[in-house]
Amino acid sequence: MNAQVWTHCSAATMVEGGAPYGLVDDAALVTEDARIAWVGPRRELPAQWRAAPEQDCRGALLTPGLIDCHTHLVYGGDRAQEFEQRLNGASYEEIARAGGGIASTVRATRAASEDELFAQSRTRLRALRAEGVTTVEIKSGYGLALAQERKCLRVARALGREEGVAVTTTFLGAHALPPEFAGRPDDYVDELLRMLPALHAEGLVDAVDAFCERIAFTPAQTERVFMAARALGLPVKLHAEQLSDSGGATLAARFGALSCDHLEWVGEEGVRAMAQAGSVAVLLPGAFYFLRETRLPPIALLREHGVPIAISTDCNPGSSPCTSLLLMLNMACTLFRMAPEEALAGVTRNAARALGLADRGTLQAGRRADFVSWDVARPAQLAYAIGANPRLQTIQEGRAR
Ligand code: DI6
Ligand code: FE
Repeated sequence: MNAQVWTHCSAATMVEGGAPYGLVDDAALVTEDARIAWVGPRRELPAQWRAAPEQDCRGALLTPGLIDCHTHLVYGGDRAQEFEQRLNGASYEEIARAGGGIASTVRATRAASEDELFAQSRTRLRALRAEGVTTVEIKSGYGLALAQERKCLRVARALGREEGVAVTTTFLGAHALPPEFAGRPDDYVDELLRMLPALHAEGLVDAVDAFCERIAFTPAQTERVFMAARALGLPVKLHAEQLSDSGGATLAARFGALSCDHLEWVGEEGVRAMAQAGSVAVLLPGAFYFLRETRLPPIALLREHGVPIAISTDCNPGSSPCTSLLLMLNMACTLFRMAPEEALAGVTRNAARALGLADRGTLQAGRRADFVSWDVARPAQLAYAIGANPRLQTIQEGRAR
């Protein structure tokens, strides 16, 4: 066993229930190989580790490795042109209905080879990694046909392997209706039910998501996808209540969803159902900002019902071309009025929960040794600054990277 002791640091452990941020001043953190063995005040460091090799953090703040729990970062092309159209007056929904939007990214993604897709997506993953992200969820959903969805999920897996970031994959075949199924959404759902088991059998799927919205799939269609996920023992998540209240959160909660995401239009019934199911609310301030939404997700209601809140980039070409999770921390505070501590919990502890990962998200004995050292004096500075990156070092599974 290879033990190391990290000292001359403070640690925002993000463990719930104690000090704000679970903060430990003058901390020591012990890693044994890829796991955290102990965290606490340095003067209480157990004798067994006092002779272990020391890593001097020179006064840095340690936090858990950041977790981006909702991205669509594998895609071809970009949508800068659509951005121009929107600035000339077209709305996101109008563009989507006119065959642009997601459909245009589907064309570009299908046209890209696996290597091209890998190279383009790697740039985005590296940007996240440079800010201390150690775990990223990546959704498919720009292929929308078996071979194309497979290509995207394979790229996601390869990115995780080759870039040294933990990647979880989510099958989002129910993202949009592909052109070959125009006017036949139920036939496309039939096709999804054939695709999912095949991709799952290849080890490419960790969870299943759908876009339940008036411009996407109905609750009844979403339910069919969820039944198929359940039959395979796969957890579900849902893009719910982004543009309207379609009852998606309630539906997802019935399936014990890991998370419901977006939620600008969710009502009390949906929030109550999520609380009962233990689903995390994943809020996406980048999409809110970029689409210039005005309806805020109901933060007060989520707090009142004790629904854990996660924050994510939603990295995608149409509604959130964003590769900065630190910027999302700031926007969660400025746009959604979340407290910096809530926002940081949203990219650590609660983001882990939104992915069903119990082995990370806090600095605690037994957890994965995924953590970041930052050149800041206090944790609120991570949410306070706009466009700064005070990361000093990332430790992934016990190894400096
Ligand atoms: N909701 C979103 O915000 C993204 N997908 C989704 O279901 C947008 C995807 C895109 O516009 O390409
Ligand atoms: Fe999304």
